[in-house]
Amino acid sequence: TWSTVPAGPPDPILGVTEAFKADKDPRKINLGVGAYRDDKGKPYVLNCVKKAEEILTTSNPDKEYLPIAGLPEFTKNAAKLAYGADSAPFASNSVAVVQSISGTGALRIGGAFLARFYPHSKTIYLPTPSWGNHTPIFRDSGLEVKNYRYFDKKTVGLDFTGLKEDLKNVPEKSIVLLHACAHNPTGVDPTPEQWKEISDIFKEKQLFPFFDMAYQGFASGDTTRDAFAVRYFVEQGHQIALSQSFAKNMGLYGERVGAFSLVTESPEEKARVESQLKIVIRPMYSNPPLHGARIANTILSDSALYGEWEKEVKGMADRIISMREKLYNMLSGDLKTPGEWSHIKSQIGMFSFTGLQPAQTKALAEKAHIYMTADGRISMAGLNGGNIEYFAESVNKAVRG
Ligand code: PLP
Ligand code: TYF
Repeated sequence: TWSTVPAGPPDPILGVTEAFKADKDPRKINLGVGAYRDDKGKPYVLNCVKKAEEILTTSNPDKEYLPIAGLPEFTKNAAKLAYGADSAPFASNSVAVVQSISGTGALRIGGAFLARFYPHSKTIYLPTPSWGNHTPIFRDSGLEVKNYRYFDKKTVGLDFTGLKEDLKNVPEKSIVLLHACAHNPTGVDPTPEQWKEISDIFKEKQLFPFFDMAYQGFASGDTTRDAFAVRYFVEQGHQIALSQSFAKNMGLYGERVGAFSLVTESPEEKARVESQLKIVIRPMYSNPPLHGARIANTILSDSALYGEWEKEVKGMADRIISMREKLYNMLSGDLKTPGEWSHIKSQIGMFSFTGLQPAQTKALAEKAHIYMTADGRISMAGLNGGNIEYFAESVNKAVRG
């Protein structure tokens, strides 16, 4: 029956983990997938998450189905975290929000809803480059995917001129995806001033902003600061779509906790939109999983746990920032590795786009047992006090050829 089914390629990011697992060398390092590791290289379960789970166990909750739109307290608190309690649409009960299967599920619900109901366009513009899963998610949602310029290989920074030119040239009212903070894979974000200019172009061209916020808190260590772009756009009157993930900022990767929301004009419009979001969700998976949403909601609704969470997010962000400084100092200082490495320090969030070429990343895997994606992206969280020196020395060798 399946003789005509061709073998498909592995996921370009998750496939790196497979290669890493198969390597038996004790020095091996996995810098592929973006999942936080502590300074011993171990997966990290946040203390606030452990405490929330204890509270949940003691309260002995049931295992009934959630409503289609998810745990109502959770979706409300998730929206509050993103938009801010004093945001006008949030305060006036005009944000339509549903629980999702992490960020991926939120993007997929949003893509499907826009494909069905957004009246002006069926095309979404993604930055070049973007998270590898964005294109298939939106294509499978029924949207056409196009691109706008984002990253400048020459400066290893934002191609702001190219970005503005491209956004000014897309058809009016097109859908445009924006990474809210900690752009994946480049680690390059617009400055607040640049966000303001981008917002102006969105107004001029009546573009529809779809924010993907997978790293709130992970960029600067401060959830409010990382929500700047989202909140600024909303203040400016843009009716945004928003995908949220709690995979990274609460370390709830496998629990699949997220939310999708749309800013609407009124509580009445919100109710209509939510009714249709539920109709999008129902034939996909009926209703979302319970446990992770309860954990996240326990943290978001308890002021002591919330405070502890804020400290732990900052701890993760700060450890990554300290790895950036160390790596930069090793490459440009002692090793005098040819090339300019300051972008390692200036880039933001989980990843650094190193500028290493495919031949160099291949050599690193084969000779040094160091694994990263073929585009030269490294997950900074995979570096720690125990392996950073070996990593820097190996990069130095690979660059010198
Ligand atoms: N969007 C971006 C930019 C990401 O980097 C990720 C991965 O973490 C996601 C969305 C969705 O991830 P998840 O489905 O694990 O929340
Ligand atoms: O870019 C990353 O590493 C994260 C994790 O199919 C991820 O966004 C990667 C690939 C994937 C799902 C999640």
